[in-house]
Amino acid sequence: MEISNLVNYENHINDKEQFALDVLNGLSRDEKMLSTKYFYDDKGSELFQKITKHEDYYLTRTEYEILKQANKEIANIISEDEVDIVELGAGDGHKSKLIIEGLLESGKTVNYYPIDISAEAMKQLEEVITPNENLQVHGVVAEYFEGLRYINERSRNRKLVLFLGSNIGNFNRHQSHYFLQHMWNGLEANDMALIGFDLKKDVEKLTAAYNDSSGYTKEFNLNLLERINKELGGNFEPENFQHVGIFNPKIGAMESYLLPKKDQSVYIKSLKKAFHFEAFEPLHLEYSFKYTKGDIETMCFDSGFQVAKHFTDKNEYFIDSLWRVVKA
Ligand code: AVJ
Repeated sequence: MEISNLVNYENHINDKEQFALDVLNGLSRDEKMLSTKYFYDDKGSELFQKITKHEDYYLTRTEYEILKQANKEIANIISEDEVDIVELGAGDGHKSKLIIEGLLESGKTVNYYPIDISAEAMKQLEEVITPNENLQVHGVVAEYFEGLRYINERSRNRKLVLFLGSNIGNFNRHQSHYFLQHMWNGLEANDMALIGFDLKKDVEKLTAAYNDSSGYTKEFNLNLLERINKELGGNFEPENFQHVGIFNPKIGAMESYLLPKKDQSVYIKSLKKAFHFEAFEPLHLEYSFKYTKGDIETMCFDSGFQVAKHFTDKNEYFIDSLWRVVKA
């Protein structure tokens, strides 16, 4: 497969500066926080893979089951014989493979453009999805919209954008609205998007998924402190922090925090600055928003799409919603 890497060396330096700046900003607030986009270094991606295979984390296997059932119907809803699939945050490609197979089995030609910020993830994907005479694969290592712009300059066919795994759940309502409008703006009338949403459900089920019994989620969160130590010369002591994952019904999201177990100061060399943590002062790391069917339909309509079909599982834990672009 062909791979275009849009993350050049110069950008890489900027990435590090951006990381330092985001850490400075996050730790200087009254309510301390760090951004989820820094979870996915090689160690973080590996831990996330472990989470997705864990019994307590129902999201990934539920979506896999949904797509295994839905792939034929998705292929039938798309009338064109040639389809360009653009995937935002492709990951390891197991779920994407189901969609691609559905299209190929219905006799279509597919050009698959996975976009992922991790070159490492792209290598894994190469092992899962192999090109053939009806399937071209062109990987793009880039941030979502940089990659989408690159692909738009090359693609001439009906597009299907995949944004799976409830990755959208890291965005709040405003951020997801902006994100979806940005996506809409890069698409043509009748192009389609398949978006994975984790549904609101029993709080114990949700809580278990973000506090898995093997402690992978905890490690995943603590890895962010280790990343700051490694890349920015910090001296966090991860064992001094407690992981907390709780559901906030007021905003409809799982929230994850690290709580310092005692008063402590952390020095970060690249910022030449110390940050003081009071015992149990929360450090916020992640939101994972959960949705009702109504929430999904409102978001769809408000950002210029119409629902072609919702695909769900027997427990109604998760929805993959297929949307069509509307342009006047
Ligand atoms: C990759 C954002 C969908 O929010 O469920 C898993 C990340 N965090 N366990 C999610 C995550 C803790 C995941 N997303």
